[in-house]
Amino acid sequence: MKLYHLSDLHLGVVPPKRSAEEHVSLIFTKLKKILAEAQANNVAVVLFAGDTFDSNAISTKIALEFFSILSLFPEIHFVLIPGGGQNTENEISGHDAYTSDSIYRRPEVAALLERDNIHFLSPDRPSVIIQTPEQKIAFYAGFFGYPQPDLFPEADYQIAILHGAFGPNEKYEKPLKPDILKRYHYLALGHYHSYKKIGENAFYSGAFVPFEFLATAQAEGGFLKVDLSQTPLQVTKHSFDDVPSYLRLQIFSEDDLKKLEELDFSKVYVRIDSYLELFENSLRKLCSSFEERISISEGAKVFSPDDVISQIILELLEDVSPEIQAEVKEFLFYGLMVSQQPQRLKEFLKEKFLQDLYEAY
Ligand SMILES: [Mn+2]
Repeated sequence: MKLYHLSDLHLGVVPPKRSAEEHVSLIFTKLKKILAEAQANNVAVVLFAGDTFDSNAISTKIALEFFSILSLFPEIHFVLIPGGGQNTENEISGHDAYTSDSIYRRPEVAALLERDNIHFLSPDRPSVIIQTPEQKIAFYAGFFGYPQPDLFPEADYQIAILHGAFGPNEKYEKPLKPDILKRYHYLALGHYHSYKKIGENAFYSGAFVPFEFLATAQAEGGFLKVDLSQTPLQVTKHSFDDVPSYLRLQIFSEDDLKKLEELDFSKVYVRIDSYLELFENSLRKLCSSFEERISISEGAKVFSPDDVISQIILELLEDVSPEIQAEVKEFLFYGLMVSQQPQRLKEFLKEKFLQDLYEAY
Protein backbone atom coordinates (compact mmCIF):
# COMPACT_ATOMS: atom_id res chain seq x y z
CA MET A 1 0.00 0.00 0.00
CA LYS A 2 1.54 3.24 -1.17
CA LEU A 3 0.83 6.70 0.13
CA TYR A 4 2.18 10.20 -0.24
CA HIS A 5 2.67 12.29 2.87
CA LEU A 6 2.47 16.06 2.43
CA SER A 7 2.23 18.80 4.99
CA ASP A 8 2.44 22.54 5.61
CA LEU A 9 1.56 23.87 2.18
CA HIS A 10 0.65 27.19 3.82
CA LEU A 11 -1.43 28.30 0.84
CA GLY A 12 -1.89 32.05 0.99
CA VAL A 13 1.37 32.87 2.77
CA VAL A 14 3.42 35.78 1.45
CA PRO A 15 7.02 34.55 1.19
CA PRO A 16 9.89 37.03 1.56
CA LYS A 17 10.58 38.88 -1.72
CA ARG A 18 7.85 36.95 -3.60
CA SER A 19 4.10 37.33 -3.95
CA ALA A 20 1.42 35.10 -2.43
CA GLU A 21 -0.01 34.50 -5.94
CA GLU A 22 3.33 33.37 -7.32
CA HIS A 23 3.77 30.97 -4.40
CA VAL A 24 0.23 29.54 -4.65
CA SER A 25 0.60 28.94 -8.36
CA LEU A 26 3.97 27.22 -7.86
CA ILE A 27 2.41 24.93 -5.23
CA PHE A 28 -0.53 24.10 -7.50
CA THR A 29 1.79 23.29 -10.40
CA LYS A 30 3.87 20.95 -8.24
CA LEU A 31 0.78 19.41 -6.67
CA LYS A 32 -0.84 18.59 -10.02
CA LYS A 33 2.38 17.03 -11.22
CA ILE A 34 2.90 14.74 -8.24
CA LEU A 35 -0.78 13.76 -8.08
CA ALA A 36 -0.72 12.73 -11.74
CA GLU A 37 2.33 10.64 -10.95
CA ALA A 38 0.60 9.19 -7.85
CA GLN A 39 -2.43 8.18 -9.88
CA ALA A 40 -0.24 6.53 -12.53
CA ASN A 41 1.61 4.57 -9.83
CA ASN A 42 -1.48 3.33 -7.96
CA VAL A 43 -0.82 5.40 -4.89
CA ALA A 44 -3.90 4.73 -2.76
CA VAL A 45 -3.83 7.72 -0.43
CA VAL A 46 -2.42 11.23 -0.29
CA LEU A 47 -2.23 12.76 3.20
CA PHE A 48 -2.09 16.42 4.22
CA ALA A 49 -0.89 16.71 7.83
CA GLY A 50 -2.16 20.21 8.61
CA ASP A 51 -1.42 23.85 7.77
CA THR A 52 -2.64 23.32 4.22
CA PHE A 53 -3.85 26.91 4.40
CA ASP A 54 -1.74 29.62 5.96
CA SER A 55 -4.67 31.11 7.83
CA ASN A 56 -8.41 30.86 8.32
CA ALA A 57 -8.68 34.28 6.72
CA ILE A 58 -7.42 33.38 3.22
CA SER A 59 -9.65 33.89 0.23
CA THR A 60 -12.19 31.15 -0.48
CA LYS A 61 -10.92 31.14 -4.07
CA ILE A 62 -7.61 29.58 -3.01
CA ALA A 63 -9.39 26.84 -1.04
CA LEU A 64 -11.78 26.08 -3.91
CA GLU A 65 -8.92 25.86 -6.37
CA PHE A 66 -7.03 23.50 -4.05
CA PHE A 67 -10.03 21.15 -3.81
CA SER A 68 -10.70 21.40 -7.53
CA ILE A 69 -7.18 20.06 -8.11
CA LEU A 70 -7.90 17.11 -5.80
CA SER A 71 -11.09 16.41 -7.73
CA LEU A 72 -9.04 15.85 -10.90
CA PHE A 73 -7.84 12.59 -9.32
CA PRO A 74 -10.93 10.60 -8.32
CA GLU A 75 -8.99 7.36 -7.86
CA ILE A 76 -6.92 8.77 -5.03
CA HIS A 77 -8.23 9.05 -1.46
CA PHE A 78 -7.26 12.33 0.16
CA VAL A 79 -7.06 12.55 3.95
CA LEU A 80 -6.65 15.99 5.49
CA ILE A 81 -6.41 17.41 8.97
CA PRO A 82 -6.44 21.08 10.02
CA GLY A 83 -3.35 22.51 11.70
CA GLY A 84 -4.87 22.36 15.18
CA GLY A 85 -8.01 21.48 17.06
CA GLN A 86 -10.24 23.64 19.19
CA ASN A 87 -10.31 21.97 22.58
CA THR A 88 -7.60 23.93 24.32
CA GLU A 89 -5.70 27.07 23.52
CA ASN A 90 -2.41 25.30 22.94
CA GLU A 91 -3.96 23.08 20.28
CA ILE A 92 -4.29 26.05 18.01
CA SER A 93 -1.27 26.80 15.92
CA GLY A 94 -2.83 29.86 14.39
CA HIS A 95 -2.90 28.72 10.79
CA ASP A 96 -5.83 26.61 9.58
CA ALA A 97 -6.80 25.32 13.05
CA TYR A 98 -10.36 24.08 13.49
CA THR A 99 -11.63 27.18 15.25
CA SER A 100 -15.15 28.58 14.96
CA ASP A 101 -14.02 30.71 12.00
CA SER A 102 -12.21 27.81 10.34
CA ILE A 103 -11.82 27.92 6.57
CA TYR A 104 -13.10 24.33 6.56
CA ARG A 105 -16.45 25.51 8.00
CA ARG A 106 -17.17 27.96 5.17
CA PRO A 107 -20.20 26.42 3.44
CA GLU A 108 -18.62 26.35 -0.03
CA VAL A 109 -15.54 24.60 1.34
CA ALA A 110 -17.45 22.32 3.75
CA ALA A 111 -19.54 21.08 0.81
CA LEU A 112 -16.40 19.84 -0.95
CA LEU A 113 -15.29 17.91 2.15
CA GLU A 114 -18.34 15.65 1.64
CA ARG A 115 -16.96 14.16 -1.57
CA ASP A 116 -16.38 10.39 -1.61
CA ASN A 117 -12.63 10.54 -1.98
CA ILE A 118 -12.06 13.44 0.42
CA HIS A 119 -11.75 12.60 4.10
CA PHE A 120 -11.44 15.52 6.46
CA LEU A 121 -10.57 14.62 10.05
CA SER A 122 -11.29 17.12 12.81
CA PRO A 123 -11.94 17.01 16.56
CA ASP A 124 -15.61 16.38 15.60
CA ARG A 125 -14.69 13.37 13.52
CA PRO A 126 -11.12 12.29 14.35
CA SER A 127 -11.00 8.91 12.60
CA VAL A 128 -12.11 7.22 9.39
CA ILE A 129 -11.77 3.85 7.73
CA ILE A 130 -11.41 3.73 3.96
CA GLN A 131 -12.07 0.75 1.73
CA THR A 132 -9.78 0.64 -1.30
CA PRO A 133 -10.03 -2.17 -3.88
CA GLU A 134 -7.26 -4.02 -2.03
CA GLN A 135 -7.58 -3.20 1.64
CA LYS A 136 -9.11 -1.32 4.52
CA ILE A 137 -7.04 1.61 5.75
CA ALA A 138 -7.83 3.48 8.95
CA PHE A 139 -6.72 7.01 9.85
CA TYR A 140 -6.63 8.71 13.25
CA ALA A 141 -6.00 12.42 13.78
CA GLY A 142 -4.14 14.06 16.66
CA PHE A 143 -3.90 17.80 17.26
CA PHE A 144 -0.88 18.74 19.38
CA GLY A 145 -1.47 15.42 21.15
CA TYR A 146 -1.92 11.72 20.53
CA PRO A 147 -4.95 10.46 18.59
CA GLN A 148 -7.80 9.63 20.97
CA PRO A 149 -10.03 7.29 18.91
CA ASP A 150 -10.08 3.50 19.40
CA LEU A 151 -8.53 1.50 16.59
CA PHE A 152 -10.73 -0.13 13.97
CA PRO A 153 -9.84 -3.81 14.50
CA GLU A 154 -10.81 -4.74 10.94
CA ALA A 155 -8.30 -2.34 9.30
CA ASP A 156 -5.33 -3.73 7.37
CA TYR A 157 -3.37 -0.53 8.03
CA GLN A 158 -3.54 1.84 11.00
CA ILE A 159 -2.24 5.31 10.22
CA ALA A 160 -1.95 8.31 12.53
CA ILE A 161 -1.87 11.88 11.21
CA LEU A 162 -0.62 14.32 13.78
CA HIS A 163 -0.09 18.04 13.75
CA GLY A 164 2.14 19.51 16.45
CA ALA A 165 5.58 19.31 18.05
CA PHE A 166 6.59 15.69 18.64
CA GLY A 167 10.05 14.41 19.49
CA PRO A 168 12.56 13.70 22.22
CA ASN A 169 12.84 17.21 23.74
CA GLU A 170 10.26 16.89 26.47
CA LYS A 171 10.38 20.57 27.38
CA TYR A 172 8.55 21.55 24.23
CA GLU A 173 7.73 18.34 22.40
CA LYS A 174 5.43 15.40 23.06
CA PRO A 175 7.42 12.18 23.02
CA LEU A 176 6.52 9.40 20.60
CA LYS A 177 7.32 6.46 22.86
CA PRO A 178 7.46 2.85 21.61
CA ASP A 179 3.87 2.07 22.70
CA ILE A 180 2.57 4.90 20.50
CA LEU A 181 4.83 4.03 17.58
CA LYS A 182 3.78 0.36 17.76
CA ARG A 183 0.10 1.20 17.73
CA TYR A 184 0.28 2.48 14.13
CA HIS A 185 1.89 1.29 10.94
CA TYR A 186 2.81 4.85 10.10
CA LEU A 187 2.64 8.25 11.79
CA ALA A 188 2.48 11.19 9.37
CA LEU A 189 3.55 14.36 11.14
CA GLY A 190 3.06 18.01 10.28
CA HIS A 191 4.06 21.32 11.91
CA TYR A 192 7.85 21.38 11.57
CA HIS A 193 8.85 22.81 8.22
CA SER A 194 11.85 20.63 7.54
CA TYR A 195 12.07 16.88 7.06
CA LYS A 196 12.60 14.98 10.31
CA LYS A 197 12.59 11.33 11.29
CA ILE A 198 11.20 10.83 14.80
CA GLY A 199 10.99 7.03 14.82
CA GLU A 200 11.29 4.12 12.39
CA ASN A 201 7.70 4.78 11.28
CA ALA A 202 7.19 8.43 12.25
CA PHE A 203 8.23 11.31 9.99
CA TYR A 204 7.78 15.01 9.40
CA SER A 205 7.61 15.65 5.66
CA GLY A 206 8.49 19.34 6.08
CA ALA A 207 6.86 22.17 4.16
CA PHE A 208 5.87 21.24 0.60
CA VAL A 209 7.46 24.26 -1.12
CA PRO A 210 9.81 26.43 0.98
CA PHE A 211 8.56 29.88 1.84
CA GLU A 212 10.66 31.16 4.74
CA PHE A 213 14.10 31.44 6.29
CA LEU A 214 14.30 28.55 8.75
CA ALA A 215 16.30 28.81 11.96
CA THR A 216 18.73 25.96 11.50
CA ALA A 217 18.46 24.17 8.19
CA GLN A 218 18.29 25.24 4.60
CA ALA A 219 14.61 25.17 3.74
CA GLU A 220 14.37 22.42 1.17
CA GLY A 221 10.71 21.44 1.01
CA GLY A 222 9.23 18.35 -0.57
CA PHE A 223 7.12 15.37 0.44
CA LEU A 224 7.45 11.71 1.39
CA LYS A 225 6.61 8.59 -0.59
CA VAL A 226 5.71 5.79 1.79
CA ASP A 227 5.34 2.12 0.89
CA LEU A 228 3.72 0.16 3.69
CA SER A 229 3.60 -3.17 1.86
CA GLN A 230 7.39 -3.44 2.21
CA THR A 231 8.96 -4.77 5.43
CA PRO A 232 10.41 -2.68 6.89
CA LEU A 233 8.32 0.11 5.49
CA GLN A 234 9.99 2.34 2.91
CA VAL A 235 9.99 6.08 3.21
CA THR A 236 11.67 8.18 0.54
CA LYS A 237 12.03 11.91 0.60
CA HIS A 238 11.44 13.92 -2.58
CA SER A 239 12.31 17.54 -2.97
CA PHE A 240 12.02 19.81 -5.97
CA ASP A 241 15.22 21.19 -7.42
CA ASP A 242 13.48 23.97 -9.35
CA VAL A 243 11.75 25.79 -6.49
CA PRO A 244 13.22 28.73 -4.57
CA SER A 245 15.26 27.96 -1.51
CA TYR A 246 15.80 30.17 1.51
CA LEU A 247 19.10 30.38 3.25
CA ARG A 248 20.27 32.19 6.37
CA LEU A 249 23.92 33.06 6.58
CA GLN A 250 26.42 34.73 8.85
CA ILE A 251 29.45 36.33 7.28
CA PHE A 252 32.31 36.08 9.73
CA SER A 253 35.16 34.88 7.56
CA GLU A 254 36.53 34.91 4.00
CA ASP A 255 35.12 31.39 3.65
CA ASP A 256 31.63 32.56 4.60
CA LEU A 257 31.88 35.34 2.03
CA LYS A 258 33.06 32.95 -0.65
CA LYS A 259 30.15 30.61 0.09
CA LEU A 260 27.77 33.53 -0.34
CA GLU A 261 29.36 34.71 -3.59
CA GLU A 262 29.15 31.24 -5.10
CA LEU A 263 25.41 30.77 -4.51
CA ASP A 264 23.09 30.28 -7.44
CA PHE A 265 21.08 33.50 -7.17
CA SER A 266 18.59 32.37 -9.79
CA LYS A 267 17.20 30.01 -7.15
CA VAL A 268 18.32 31.10 -3.70
CA TYR A 269 17.04 33.82 -1.40
CA VAL A 270 19.51 34.76 1.31
CA ARG A 271 19.12 36.54 4.57
CA ILE A 272 22.28 37.72 6.28
CA ASP A 273 21.66 37.55 10.03
CA SER A 274 24.99 39.06 10.95
CA TYR A 275 28.26 40.05 9.37
CA LEU A 276 31.58 41.47 10.43
CA GLU A 277 32.10 45.13 9.57
CA LEU A 278 35.12 44.34 7.44
CA PHE A 279 32.92 42.52 4.89
CA GLU A 280 30.59 45.47 4.46
CA ASN A 281 31.96 46.62 1.09
CA SER A 282 31.84 43.15 -0.41
CA LEU A 283 28.26 42.77 0.79
CA ARG A 284 27.27 46.11 -0.72
CA LYS A 285 28.62 45.01 -4.10
CA LEU A 286 26.68 41.74 -3.93
CA CYS A 287 23.51 43.52 -2.87
CA SER A 288 23.70 45.84 -5.86
CA SER A 289 23.93 42.87 -8.24
CA PHE A 290 21.27 40.74 -6.51
CA GLU A 291 19.01 43.18 -4.69
CA GLU A 292 15.96 40.96 -5.19
CA ARG A 293 17.72 38.03 -3.59
CA ILE A 294 19.64 39.28 -0.59
CA SER A 295 18.22 40.81 2.54
CA ILE A 296 20.17 41.84 5.58
CA SER A 297 18.62 41.72 9.05
CA GLU A 298 18.48 44.99 10.90
CA GLY A 299 21.31 45.26 13.39
CA ALA A 300 23.26 42.55 11.56
CA LYS A 301 26.51 44.48 11.53
CA VAL A 302 29.06 43.35 14.08
CA PHE A 303 32.11 45.54 14.64
CA SER A 304 35.18 43.49 14.02
CA PRO A 305 37.04 42.29 17.06
CA ASP A 306 40.78 42.09 16.60
CA ASP A 307 42.27 39.16 14.76
CA VAL A 308 43.48 37.29 17.80
CA ILE A 309 40.06 37.29 19.38
CA SER A 310 38.39 36.23 16.11
CA GLN A 311 40.85 33.42 15.80
CA ILE A 312 40.19 32.23 19.35
CA ILE A 313 36.46 32.24 18.72
CA LEU A 314 36.85 30.28 15.47
CA GLU A 315 39.08 27.76 17.27
CA LEU A 316 36.55 27.39 20.06
CA LEU A 317 33.82 26.71 17.55
CA GLU A 318 35.54 23.63 16.25
CA ASP A 319 34.40 21.82 19.40
CA VAL A 320 30.80 22.91 18.98
CA SER A 321 28.41 20.55 17.22
CA PRO A 322 27.85 21.56 13.57
CA GLU A 323 24.09 22.18 13.80
CA ILE A 324 24.50 24.99 16.32
CA GLN A 325 27.90 26.31 15.24
CA ALA A 326 26.52 29.23 13.27
CA GLU A 327 24.31 30.35 16.13
CA VAL A 328 27.07 30.04 18.72
CA LYS A 329 29.42 32.00 16.46
CA GLU A 330 26.89 34.77 16.06
CA PHE A 331 26.27 34.79 19.81
CA LEU A 332 29.97 35.07 20.66
CA PHE A 333 30.70 37.86 18.21
CA TYR A 334 27.57 39.72 19.16
CA GLY A 335 28.27 39.21 22.87
CA LEU A 336 31.71 40.68 22.41
CA MET A 337 30.25 43.68 20.63
CA VAL A 338 27.56 44.52 23.20
CA SER A 339 29.55 43.52 26.25
CA GLN A 340 29.89 46.26 28.89
CA GLN A 341 33.42 45.11 29.50
CA PRO A 342 34.80 43.92 26.17
CA GLN A 343 38.35 44.36 27.41
CA ARG A 344 37.80 41.94 30.28
CA LEU A 345 36.13 39.44 28.01
CA LYS A 346 39.04 39.65 25.57
CA GLU A 347 41.57 39.20 28.35
CA PHE A 348 39.62 36.21 29.61
CA LEU A 349 39.52 34.60 26.16
CA LYS A 350 43.23 35.25 25.59
CA GLU A 351 44.25 33.92 28.96
CA LYS A 352 42.12 30.85 28.73
CA PHE A 353 42.66 29.87 25.12
CA LEU A 354 45.72 31.53 23.65
CA GLN A 355 48.03 28.90 25.04
CA ASP A 356 46.20 26.11 23.17
CA LEU A 357 45.99 28.25 20.08
CA TYR A 358 49.73 28.74 19.88
CA GLU A 359 50.32 25.06 20.52
CA ALA A 360 48.05 24.25 17.61
CA TYR A 361 50.18 26.19 15.14
MN1 LIG B 1 3.21 25.00 9.48
